[in-house]
Amino acid sequence: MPDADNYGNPDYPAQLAEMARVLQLHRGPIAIASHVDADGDAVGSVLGLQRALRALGKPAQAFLRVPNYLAFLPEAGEVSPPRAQLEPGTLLVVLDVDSSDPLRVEGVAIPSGAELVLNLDHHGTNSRRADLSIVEPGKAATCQLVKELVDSLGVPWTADIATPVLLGLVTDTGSFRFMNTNGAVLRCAAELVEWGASLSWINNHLSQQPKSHYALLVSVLSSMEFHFSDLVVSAQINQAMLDSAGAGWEEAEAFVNTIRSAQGTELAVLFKDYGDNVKISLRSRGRVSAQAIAVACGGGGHHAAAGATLNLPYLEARATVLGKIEEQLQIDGLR
Ligand SMILES: [Mn+2]
Repeated sequence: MPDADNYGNPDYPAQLAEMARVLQLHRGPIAIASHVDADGDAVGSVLGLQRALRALGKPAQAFLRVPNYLAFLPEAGEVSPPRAQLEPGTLLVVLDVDSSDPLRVEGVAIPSGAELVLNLDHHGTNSRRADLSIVEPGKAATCQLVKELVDSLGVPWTADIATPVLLGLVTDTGSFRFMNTNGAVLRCAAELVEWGASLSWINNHLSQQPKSHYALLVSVLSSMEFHFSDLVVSAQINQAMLDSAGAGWEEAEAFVNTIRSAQGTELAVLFKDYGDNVKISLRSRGRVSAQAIAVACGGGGHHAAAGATLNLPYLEARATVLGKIEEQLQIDGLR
Protein backbone atom coordinates (compact mmCIF):
# COMPACT_ATOMS: atom_id res chain seq x y z
CA MET A 1 0.00 0.00 0.00
CA PRO A 2 1.47 3.40 -0.92
CA ASP A 3 2.68 5.59 1.95
CA ALA A 4 0.04 8.13 2.91
CA ASP A 5 2.73 10.66 3.70
CA ASN A 6 0.29 13.56 3.77
CA TYR A 7 -1.73 11.91 6.52
CA GLY A 8 -3.10 14.38 9.05
CA ASN A 9 -3.80 16.93 6.32
CA PRO A 10 -6.63 15.78 4.08
CA ASP A 11 -6.67 19.29 2.59
CA TYR A 12 -3.16 18.94 1.10
CA PRO A 13 -4.22 18.23 -2.51
CA ALA A 14 -6.69 21.15 -2.45
CA GLN A 15 -4.08 23.48 -0.90
CA LEU A 16 -1.58 22.49 -3.58
CA ALA A 17 -4.14 23.14 -6.32
CA GLU A 18 -4.91 26.54 -4.76
CA MET A 19 -1.22 27.47 -4.63
CA ALA A 20 -0.81 26.44 -8.28
CA ARG A 21 -3.88 28.52 -9.22
CA VAL A 22 -2.54 31.61 -7.40
CA LEU A 23 0.79 31.26 -9.22
CA GLN A 24 -0.96 30.75 -12.57
CA LEU A 25 -3.14 33.84 -12.12
CA HIS A 26 -0.45 36.21 -10.82
CA ARG A 27 0.58 38.72 -13.48
CA GLY A 28 3.37 40.62 -11.69
CA PRO A 29 6.89 39.58 -10.70
CA ILE A 30 7.46 36.41 -8.69
CA ALA A 31 10.35 36.25 -6.22
CA ILE A 32 11.56 32.96 -4.73
CA ALA A 33 13.65 32.74 -1.57
CA SER A 34 14.72 30.20 1.04
CA HIS A 35 16.79 29.99 4.22
CA VAL A 36 20.20 31.13 5.49
CA ASP A 37 22.99 28.57 5.01
CA ALA A 38 21.17 27.29 1.93
CA ASP A 39 21.44 23.51 1.59
CA GLY A 40 20.63 21.16 -1.28
CA ASP A 41 16.90 21.21 -0.54
CA ALA A 42 16.86 25.02 -0.40
CA VAL A 43 18.81 25.53 -3.63
CA GLY A 44 17.10 22.61 -5.38
CA SER A 45 13.56 23.66 -4.50
CA VAL A 46 14.15 27.33 -5.41
CA LEU A 47 15.84 26.49 -8.71
CA GLY A 48 13.33 23.79 -9.63
CA LEU A 49 10.35 26.07 -9.01
CA GLN A 50 12.00 29.00 -10.82
CA ARG A 51 12.66 26.85 -13.91
CA ALA A 52 9.10 25.48 -13.86
CA LEU A 53 7.57 28.96 -13.56
CA ARG A 54 9.81 30.33 -16.31
CA ALA A 55 8.71 27.42 -18.51
CA LEU A 56 5.19 28.80 -18.03
CA GLY A 57 6.42 32.23 -19.13
CA LYS A 58 6.32 33.66 -15.61
CA PRO A 59 8.92 36.30 -14.62
CA ALA A 60 10.21 34.30 -11.64
CA GLN A 61 13.46 35.32 -9.98
CA ALA A 62 15.38 33.39 -7.32
CA PHE A 63 17.19 35.37 -4.63
CA LEU A 64 19.67 33.05 -3.05
CA ARG A 65 23.22 32.69 -1.79
CA VAL A 66 24.44 29.41 -3.29
CA PRO A 67 27.22 27.65 -1.33
CA ASN A 68 30.34 26.69 -3.32
CA TYR A 69 29.64 22.96 -3.14
CA LEU A 70 26.33 23.54 -4.99
CA ALA A 71 27.66 26.12 -7.45
CA PHE A 72 27.55 23.47 -10.22
CA LEU A 73 23.74 23.48 -10.13
CA PRO A 74 22.55 26.93 -11.37
CA GLU A 75 23.42 28.31 -14.79
CA ALA A 76 25.46 31.53 -14.84
CA GLY A 77 23.23 34.47 -13.89
CA GLU A 78 20.26 32.25 -13.10
CA VAL A 79 20.21 33.14 -9.40
CA SER A 80 20.37 36.67 -7.98
CA PRO A 81 22.08 37.60 -4.72
CA PRO A 82 19.86 38.53 -1.74
CA ARG A 83 18.01 41.80 -2.13
CA ALA A 84 16.52 44.18 0.43
CA GLN A 85 13.46 45.36 -1.49
CA LEU A 86 10.98 43.78 -3.85
CA GLU A 87 9.33 45.43 -6.82
CA PRO A 88 5.74 46.56 -6.18
CA GLY A 89 3.16 43.86 -6.86
CA THR A 90 5.58 41.00 -6.27
CA LEU A 91 4.34 37.56 -5.26
CA LEU A 92 6.90 36.02 -2.90
CA VAL A 93 7.35 32.25 -2.59
CA VAL A 94 9.39 31.14 0.42
CA LEU A 95 10.62 27.54 0.39
CA ASP A 96 11.98 25.20 3.09
CA VAL A 97 11.75 27.79 5.92
CA ASP A 98 9.11 29.71 7.90
CA SER A 99 8.34 32.76 5.73
CA SER A 100 7.67 34.93 8.81
CA ASP A 101 11.10 34.37 10.40
CA PRO A 102 13.33 37.38 9.62
CA LEU A 103 16.41 35.62 11.03
CA ARG A 104 16.03 32.41 9.02
CA VAL A 105 14.79 33.69 5.64
CA GLU A 106 17.55 34.81 3.27
CA GLY A 107 17.22 36.37 -0.15
CA VAL A 108 14.61 38.97 0.78
CA ALA A 109 14.12 41.02 3.94
CA ILE A 110 11.21 39.98 6.17
CA PRO A 111 8.68 41.59 6.27
CA SER A 112 9.12 41.77 2.52
CA GLY A 113 6.30 44.09 1.49
CA ALA A 114 5.24 41.47 -1.06
CA GLU A 115 1.69 41.65 -2.37
CA LEU A 116 1.20 37.99 -1.50
CA VAL A 117 3.36 35.44 0.33
CA LEU A 118 3.24 31.69 -0.38
CA ASN A 119 5.13 29.36 1.96
CA LEU A 120 5.98 25.74 1.15
CA ASP A 121 7.84 23.85 3.88
CA HIS A 122 8.32 20.48 5.55
CA HIS A 123 9.38 21.76 8.98
CA GLY A 124 6.65 21.07 11.54
CA THR A 125 7.79 24.10 13.56
CA ASN A 126 6.63 26.47 10.76
CA SER A 127 4.21 29.08 12.19
CA ARG A 128 2.04 29.04 9.02
CA ARG A 129 1.66 32.83 8.83
CA ALA A 130 1.90 33.27 5.04
CA ASP A 131 -1.14 34.18 2.93
CA LEU A 132 -1.04 30.55 1.84
CA SER A 133 1.06 28.11 3.88
CA ILE A 134 1.56 24.46 3.01
CA VAL A 135 3.53 22.71 5.73
CA GLU A 136 3.93 18.93 5.40
CA PRO A 137 6.27 17.47 8.03
CA GLY A 138 5.67 14.02 6.53
CA LYS A 139 7.59 15.00 3.40
CA ALA A 140 11.29 14.17 3.35
CA ALA A 141 12.21 17.36 1.52
CA THR A 142 10.65 20.60 0.35
CA CYS A 143 11.71 19.39 -3.10
CA GLN A 144 9.08 16.64 -2.77
CA LEU A 145 6.47 19.39 -2.26
CA VAL A 146 7.88 21.37 -5.20
CA LYS A 147 7.64 18.25 -7.38
CA GLU A 148 3.95 17.95 -6.52
CA LEU A 149 3.40 21.70 -7.01
CA VAL A 150 5.02 21.51 -10.47
CA ASP A 151 2.67 18.59 -11.26
CA SER A 152 -0.26 20.78 -10.15
CA LEU A 153 0.98 23.66 -12.31
CA GLY A 154 0.86 21.30 -15.29
CA VAL A 155 4.36 22.23 -16.44
CA PRO A 156 5.83 19.60 -18.78
CA TRP A 157 8.77 18.00 -16.98
CA THR A 158 12.26 18.39 -18.44
CA ALA A 159 15.66 17.27 -17.19
CA ASP A 160 16.45 20.90 -16.33
CA ILE A 161 13.49 21.13 -13.95
CA ALA A 162 13.82 17.60 -12.57
CA THR A 163 17.57 17.80 -11.76
CA PRO A 164 17.55 20.41 -8.94
CA VAL A 165 14.40 18.82 -7.50
CA LEU A 166 16.09 15.41 -7.38
CA LEU A 167 19.18 16.99 -5.79
CA GLY A 168 17.08 18.25 -2.87
CA LEU A 169 15.67 14.77 -2.33
CA VAL A 170 19.20 13.34 -2.39
CA THR A 171 20.63 15.79 0.15
CA ASP A 172 17.68 15.82 2.60
CA THR A 173 17.55 12.00 2.70
CA GLY A 174 21.34 11.50 2.96
CA SER A 175 21.30 9.87 -0.48
CA PHE A 176 18.16 7.87 0.39
CA ARG A 177 19.70 6.44 3.56
CA PHE A 178 17.87 8.34 6.35
CA MET A 179 14.62 7.33 8.11
CA ASN A 180 12.64 9.82 6.02
CA THR A 181 13.27 7.71 2.89
CA ASN A 182 9.85 6.10 2.39
CA GLY A 183 8.15 4.67 -0.67
CA ALA A 184 6.71 8.02 -1.68
CA VAL A 185 10.19 9.59 -1.74
CA LEU A 186 11.55 6.78 -3.89
CA ARG A 187 8.59 6.98 -6.28
CA CYS A 188 9.08 10.75 -6.52
CA ALA A 189 12.80 10.22 -7.26
CA ALA A 190 11.97 7.53 -9.82
CA GLU A 191 9.71 9.94 -11.72
CA LEU A 192 12.40 12.65 -11.69
CA VAL A 193 14.97 10.17 -13.04
CA GLU A 194 12.54 9.16 -15.78
CA TRP A 195 12.23 12.82 -16.77
CA GLY A 196 15.98 13.01 -17.27
CA ALA A 197 17.52 13.92 -13.89
CA SER A 198 20.77 11.99 -13.46
CA LEU A 199 21.47 10.58 -10.01
CA SER A 200 25.07 9.74 -10.92
CA TRP A 201 25.70 13.28 -12.24
CA ILE A 202 24.33 14.74 -9.00
CA ASN A 203 26.30 12.32 -6.78
CA ASN A 204 29.49 12.85 -8.76
CA HIS A 205 29.27 16.61 -8.17
CA LEU A 206 28.18 16.36 -4.54
CA SER A 207 30.95 13.93 -3.60
CA GLN A 208 33.81 16.17 -4.73
CA GLN A 209 35.58 17.78 -1.79
CA PRO A 210 38.11 20.62 -1.90
CA LYS A 211 41.59 20.01 -0.44
CA SER A 212 40.64 22.17 2.55
CA HIS A 213 37.96 19.62 3.49
CA TYR A 214 40.58 17.01 4.33
CA ALA A 215 42.68 19.43 6.38
CA LEU A 216 39.56 20.40 8.33
CA LEU A 217 38.57 16.74 8.71
CA VAL A 218 41.78 16.06 10.64
CA SER A 219 41.08 18.76 13.22
CA VAL A 220 37.35 17.99 13.49
CA LEU A 221 38.12 14.32 14.20
CA SER A 222 40.65 15.44 16.84
CA SER A 223 37.87 17.41 18.57
CA MET A 224 35.51 14.40 18.77
CA GLU A 225 34.20 13.53 22.23
CA PHE A 226 31.77 10.98 23.61
CA HIS A 227 29.26 11.75 26.35
CA PHE A 228 26.60 10.03 28.46
CA SER A 229 27.96 6.46 28.28
CA ASP A 230 28.85 6.98 24.59
CA LEU A 231 25.20 7.62 23.59
CA VAL A 232 26.19 11.06 22.29
CA VAL A 233 29.08 12.09 20.09
CA SER A 234 30.16 15.69 19.57
CA ALA A 235 32.71 17.67 17.63
CA GLN A 236 33.65 21.32 17.44
CA ILE A 237 34.57 23.72 14.65
CA ASN A 238 35.85 27.24 15.25
CA GLN A 239 37.39 30.03 13.19
CA ALA A 240 40.96 29.04 14.03
CA MET A 241 40.35 25.51 12.72
CA LEU A 242 38.86 26.89 9.50
CA ASP A 243 41.75 29.33 9.08
CA SER A 244 44.44 26.69 9.45
CA ALA A 245 42.60 24.40 7.00
CA GLY A 246 41.92 27.22 4.53
CA ALA A 247 38.21 26.38 4.76
CA GLY A 248 35.04 28.48 5.15
CA TRP A 249 32.00 28.08 7.38
CA GLU A 250 29.96 26.57 4.58
CA GLU A 251 32.26 23.53 4.69
CA ALA A 252 31.53 23.01 8.39
CA GLU A 253 28.00 21.63 8.23
CA ALA A 254 28.92 18.37 6.49
CA PHE A 255 30.92 17.15 9.46
CA VAL A 256 27.87 16.34 11.57
CA ASN A 257 27.31 13.51 9.09
CA THR A 258 30.92 12.37 9.53
CA ILE A 259 30.65 11.94 13.30
CA ARG A 260 27.11 10.53 13.32
CA SER A 261 28.46 7.22 11.99
CA ALA A 262 30.04 6.44 15.40
CA GLN A 263 28.79 3.00 16.41
CA GLY A 264 26.49 2.83 19.43
CA THR A 265 25.69 6.55 19.51
CA GLU A 266 22.08 7.76 19.35
CA LEU A 267 22.80 11.44 18.83
CA ALA A 268 25.50 13.51 17.12
CA VAL A 269 26.01 17.19 17.87
CA LEU A 270 28.31 19.52 15.97
CA PHE A 271 29.22 22.77 17.76
CA LYS A 272 30.00 25.60 15.36
CA ASP A 273 31.73 28.21 17.49
CA TYR A 274 31.39 31.64 15.85
CA GLY A 275 32.98 33.46 18.81
CA ASP A 276 30.02 35.44 20.15
CA ASN A 277 27.47 32.73 19.35
CA VAL A 278 27.38 29.00 18.79
CA LYS A 279 25.31 27.13 16.22
CA ILE A 280 24.53 23.48 16.85
CA SER A 281 23.55 20.79 14.37
CA LEU A 282 21.88 17.69 15.82
CA ARG A 283 21.35 14.30 14.20
CA SER A 284 19.47 11.43 15.84
CA ARG A 285 19.20 7.77 14.88
CA GLY A 286 15.55 7.95 16.00
CA ARG A 287 15.40 7.05 19.70
CA VAL A 288 16.03 10.60 20.96
CA SER A 289 14.30 13.70 19.60
CA ALA A 290 16.81 16.08 18.02
CA GLN A 291 13.90 18.47 17.47
CA ALA A 292 13.01 18.60 21.19
CA ILE A 293 16.63 19.39 22.10
CA ALA A 294 16.84 22.07 19.41
CA VAL A 295 13.57 23.66 20.55
CA ALA A 296 14.83 23.65 24.17
CA CYS A 297 17.88 25.56 22.89
CA GLY A 298 15.73 28.08 20.98
CA GLY A 299 15.90 26.41 17.56
CA GLY A 300 13.86 23.93 15.55
CA GLY A 301 13.88 21.22 12.92
CA HIS A 302 12.82 17.61 12.58
CA HIS A 303 12.87 14.58 14.90
CA ALA A 304 16.03 13.23 13.25
CA ALA A 305 17.77 16.47 12.21
CA ALA A 306 17.57 19.83 13.95
CA GLY A 307 19.58 22.89 14.90
CA ALA A 308 19.74 26.01 17.04
CA THR A 309 21.78 29.15 17.64
CA LEU A 310 22.84 30.03 21.19
CA ASN A 311 23.96 33.57 21.84
CA LEU A 312 26.58 32.43 24.34
CA PRO A 313 30.33 31.90 24.28
CA TYR A 314 31.41 28.36 23.43
CA LEU A 315 31.93 26.84 26.87
CA GLU A 316 28.59 28.15 28.19
CA ALA A 317 26.73 27.11 25.04
CA ARG A 318 28.28 23.66 25.21
CA ALA A 319 27.29 23.20 28.87
CA THR A 320 23.74 24.38 28.12
CA VAL A 321 23.36 22.04 25.14
CA LEU A 322 24.79 19.01 26.95
CA GLY A 323 22.37 19.75 29.83
CA LYS A 324 19.39 19.83 27.43
CA ILE A 325 20.62 16.64 25.77
CA GLU A 326 20.84 14.87 29.14
CA GLU A 327 17.26 15.96 29.98
CA GLN A 328 16.00 14.69 26.63
CA LEU A 329 17.84 11.36 26.98
CA GLN A 330 15.92 10.93 30.25
CA ILE A 331 12.59 11.96 28.68
CA ASP A 332 13.17 9.49 25.84
CA GLY A 333 14.04 6.73 28.32
CA LEU A 334 17.70 6.33 27.35
CA ARG A 335 19.09 7.32 30.76
MN1 LIG B 1 14.56 20.66 3.67
